[in-house]
Amino acid sequence: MTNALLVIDVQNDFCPGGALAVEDGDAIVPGINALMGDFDAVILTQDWHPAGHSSFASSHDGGAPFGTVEMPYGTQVLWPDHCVQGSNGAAFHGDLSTDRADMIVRKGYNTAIDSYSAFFENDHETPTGLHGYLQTRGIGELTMVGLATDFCVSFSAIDAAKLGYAVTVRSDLCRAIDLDGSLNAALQGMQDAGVGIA
Ligand code: VGL
Ligand code: ZN
Repeated sequence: MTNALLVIDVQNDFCPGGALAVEDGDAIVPGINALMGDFDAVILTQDWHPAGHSSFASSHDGGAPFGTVEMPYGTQVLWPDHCVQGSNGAAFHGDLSTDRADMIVRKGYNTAIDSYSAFFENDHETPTGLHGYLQTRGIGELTMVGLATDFCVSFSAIDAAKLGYAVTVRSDLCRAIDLDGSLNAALQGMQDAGVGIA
């Protein structure tokens, strides 16, 4: 079966010094680069928000970063402004081997809705198009790495498992935000969905 490496959101804003820095986020870059040669396809995702995105605390009166708001599609965590389209923070980490990528999936570009998963926006309904791309290429096996374990990686992994892909998350090549126990919850959720954690 054709396999792919899905590299999630290895962008400056999720690395030390970035707007939504994940501790040690940059430490996974050399290992990810080294892994790319083992796969038939390499796909990168890129968090890609318009200025004023509804997931930004700054877009809500009295909204505080890492607080929550109720959106039509459920509870949404509010984040510092990050990964604004075209900004340096939205660019891939400078050491990531982007030349090897067959496909770059951008997500989070609709102002009114966030998108953690590479497959569906946070309403769990609006598709990004990645599933169609993978099906067209006959890709059935996915290995996931990147940032952050407990948000975009776990949402992507659980959606992929639900869609019928064989999914492995290389936890050594992921790093977490870990907001109020979100890492443990994500690990449990992935396990329950049948995601292999390596
Ligand atoms: C992410 C929070 C907001 C992620 C993206 O890549 O995990 N987390 N936007
Ligand atoms: Zn985001």
